[in-house]
Amino acid sequence: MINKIDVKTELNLANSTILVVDDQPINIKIVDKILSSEYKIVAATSGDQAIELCNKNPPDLILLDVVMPYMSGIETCVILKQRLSTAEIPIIFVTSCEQQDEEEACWENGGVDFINKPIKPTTLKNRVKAHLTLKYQRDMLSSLVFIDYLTKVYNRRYFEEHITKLENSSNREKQDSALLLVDIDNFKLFNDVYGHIRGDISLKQVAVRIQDTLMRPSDFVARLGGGIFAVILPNTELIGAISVGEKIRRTVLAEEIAHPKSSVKFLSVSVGISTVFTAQQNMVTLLDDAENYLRHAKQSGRNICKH
Ligand code: GH3
Repeated sequence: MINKIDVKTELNLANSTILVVDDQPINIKIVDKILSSEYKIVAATSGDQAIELCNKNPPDLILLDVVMPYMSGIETCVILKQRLSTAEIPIIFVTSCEQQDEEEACWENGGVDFINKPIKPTTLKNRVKAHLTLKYQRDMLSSLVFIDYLTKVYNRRYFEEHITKLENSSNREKQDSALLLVDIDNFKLFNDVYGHIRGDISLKQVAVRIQDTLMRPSDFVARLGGGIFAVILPNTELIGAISVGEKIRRTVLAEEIAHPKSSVKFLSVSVGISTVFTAQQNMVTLLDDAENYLRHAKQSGRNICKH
């Protein structure tokens, strides 16, 4: 999952990033030689390093060596598939081992394909191209179903589907997660003064500003309806969530979108912030809490974050 919508089509497959994971640098070189004229190649020599790279900047596809010391390719794959931000990245296993049970383990743990060493350049090129194309087609379909047509951030349907996955991953990783509800203040009055077309333009500006504030690939924003957005921050404690909420509030205000009917004279947002700690609460409580805090923020005069 990505917080910025970045759907590629077959026409620009060339912008794709492929992560090659192999403990032997010579094998990385071989793959690089075959693919680097068509794609951007990044490399990792261990499972740990691959996971770190994926968390910072998820690639479009991973070529993963099966047999590696410390953390095998299959163990690496299991971890990547458990995390929301990396679960959808297609993984092609690469191995010199020809045992049936090893190949089965690769399929069972979420691999999309399997390539034998020594690598045949034509096989590698065509398998990579086929899986990148499938990924982009899937992304395009998802964007039609899950993206808000007006603001281009995720929609309510995406939010509802992913909040459950977030609960599962929070429980598994024993980490706090945060939810921010960001609501444009006096938006009805803004529309009354400037009309719906200017209102729509401002909605898009607010969506862009919220997206720009989010730093981690696992963070995401969805428009729930009207002028209200939900921001999900996995693995984030209250202190971090407050800092993101404040940053969103200040950034929207700094746009200086005139709003004569607002007490601050510019378009502003109020933010309700709640966090959930694994096993103590669930996502329904998280949403209820954020709604209550948002209501307090509105009652306290707007242009404010409450937690
Ligand atoms: P408050 O500060 O108390 O939240 O005041 P508010 O006026 O923002 O209250 P409310 O949330 O009830 O009003 C939301 C308004 O958002 C109503 C409608 O005029 C406007 N709105 C809802 N959807 C859209 C949209 O897609 N485009 C535009 N331009 N306006 C919308």
